[in-house]
Amino acid sequence: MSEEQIKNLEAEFEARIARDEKIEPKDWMPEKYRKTHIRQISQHAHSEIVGMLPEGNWITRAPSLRRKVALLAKVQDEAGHGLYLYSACETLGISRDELYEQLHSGKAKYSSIFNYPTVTWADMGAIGWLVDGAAIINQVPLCNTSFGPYARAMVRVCKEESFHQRQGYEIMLKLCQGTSEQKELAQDALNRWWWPSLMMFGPTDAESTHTEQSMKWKLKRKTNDELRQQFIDQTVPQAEILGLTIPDPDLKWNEDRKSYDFGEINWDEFWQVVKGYGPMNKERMKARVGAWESGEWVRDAAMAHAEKKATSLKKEVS
Ligand code: BYC
Repeated sequence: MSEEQIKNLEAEFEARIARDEKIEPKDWMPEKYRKTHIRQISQHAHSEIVGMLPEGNWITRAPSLRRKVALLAKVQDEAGHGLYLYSACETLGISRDELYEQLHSGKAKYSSIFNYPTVTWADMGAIGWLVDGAAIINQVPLCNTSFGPYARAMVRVCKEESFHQRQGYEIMLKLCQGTSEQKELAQDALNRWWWPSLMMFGPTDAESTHTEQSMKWKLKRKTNDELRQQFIDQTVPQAEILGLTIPDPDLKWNEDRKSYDFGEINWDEFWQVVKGYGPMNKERMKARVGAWESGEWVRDAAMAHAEKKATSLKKEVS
């Protein structure tokens, strides 16, 4: 293709983005747009799959049948979200096997939040309330993202996430209305999950390498700092209803901004976790790779079964 043809295609692509038209897999797109989407969508998919592990830890220890059923369904939903997202990513010309290889070899990132341990039942409440709450705030704007398959996957994911958030908040509410020990469990979980939840939104806008370009392409509709602020403003009143204290002495309502001011995030901790040195990074990868390896016979059996079925169908037809 000549330089001029590429320039024309680029101009048409930018015009479509400006008109808020969806870009579909077979449409022409700049190589950087394709790569950036593979990066973000695959990291998102990996986060859903690795995100099953901290909660999976409590399925067998849920305090009642009702809690167990709800948690099991939530973790199953997360597997589903991972699958829609891997499928959306595959439309950009990368195979599922390549994506898994990137995760298992440690080349691909996944959300920092899942590298923290779940040590009490109250962590199931805090994850649903805070982590899924943060996920909704991050993902609602993504329903409007410019790449069609990602936007459509996000619509369904967001509907399910809102149930997850309510499931978590209800656990917190019950604990806070219970004995003083139960309320302490809830406060302890909030203390441990608050700051990592704020880190989920990524580095500050000043430090974010991808935000500027991703906003231009309408991959991201809001910046990391805007979403983080929205999360804080939405969550503080919810903590007040629970009667819990946000573990930030600098948290203060700012009447001029009509928003909460908040304390400094520990960015050293964030980057340590992102680089693989968080409290649970090694365990999470070990569990993921272990599940992949021990599931090999299931994949082989499913393939053999599919091939056998296809052969017998062919015989019937001929
Ligand atoms: N953790 O330029 P930036 C869920 C990386 S699943 C790890 O701001 P971007 C759930 C970033 O990748 C939640 N790494 O990047 C599941 C980049 O590194 P690379 C997952 C992070 O992409 C189960 C570098 O730092 N949600 O909710 O513009 C149960 C510079 O950052 C993190 C999504 O994936 C982090 N927190 O913005 C319950 C949503 N933050 O790639 C719940 C979709 C940043 O250059 N993703 N990094 O090596 C996004 O919205 C954006 O990708 C982010 C980051 C806001 C996360």
